[in-house]
Amino acid sequence: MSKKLLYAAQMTAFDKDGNINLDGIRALVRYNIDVNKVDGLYVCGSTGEAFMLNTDEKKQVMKTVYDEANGAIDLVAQVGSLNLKEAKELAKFATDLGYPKLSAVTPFYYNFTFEQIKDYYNEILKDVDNKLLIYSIPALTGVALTTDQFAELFENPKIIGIKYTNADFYLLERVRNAFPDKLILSGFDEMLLPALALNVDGCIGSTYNLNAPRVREEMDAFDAGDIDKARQLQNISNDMITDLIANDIYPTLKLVMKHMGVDAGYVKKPMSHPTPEMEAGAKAIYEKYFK
Ligand code: NAY
Repeated sequence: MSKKLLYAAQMTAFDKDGNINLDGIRALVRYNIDVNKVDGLYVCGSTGEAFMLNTDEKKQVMKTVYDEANGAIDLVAQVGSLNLKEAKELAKFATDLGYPKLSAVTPFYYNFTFEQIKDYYNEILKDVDNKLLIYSIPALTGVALTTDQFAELFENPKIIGIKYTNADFYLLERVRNAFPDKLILSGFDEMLLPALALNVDGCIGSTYNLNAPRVREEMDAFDAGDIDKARQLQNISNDMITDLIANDIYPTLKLVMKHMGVDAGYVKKPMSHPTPEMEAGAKAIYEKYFK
């Protein structure tokens, strides 16, 4: 029976002033390897607050995660950027470090045409010997690729799959069946079970930094055909995710991590620093779901 892959979307620890905190990043990586036992980490994605980092900071994060992981798990470096030169530079940097996979968000904001999007991916990959997952997240980018467009992108053999952060299950079914050999990883944690039903290869998510053991159990139950158990576990996870979102998910992930013994520092402004109410909410989440 095939084992589904579980990747945590790596968080970036910051100090109060928004400077990256390398010790905090290392502690998060260790927790993901030693306690969460994830198969891999997705580095410099949305959860990593990477779209608020400069090039040098992204490189420091990539290097720190790579060093701390020390070959123990798979690593995906998200290099996508509206600055294509930066994306290419990061792709080369991550590849030279030894990252076995890259990913790049679809370029956003300027309503790029599909031809321009295709050119962006081919440019990023042109000078690097590496593989790439398309990071598709239409709710944040406004870019919703079709099955035919994925097929055109896959004409580049270095593009090996999709990080599918999308609630469109019709499209997921079409894409899964059109590309049985591609790696499709589900990106909305609260929709993992329906994505498993459509035969995704696994998942990448922010809440797995906290919740990976429960999610592994859910995926194992699914693989064993115990759908009732998988549904019950998804229900607990979704109660937890609903509470995280209500409490402001990005800072709350870090506040809950602190209760788990990992000091992940702060989020980066303009994200919100914790208020006493948020701190109390995070403590309640920890006690309800993780104690
Ligand atoms: C990323 O790049 O870090 C991710 O996309 C991870 C996926 C997360 N999406 C976002 C937008 O943060 O884990 C999800 C998400 O936080 C979770 O499903 C709660 O909605």
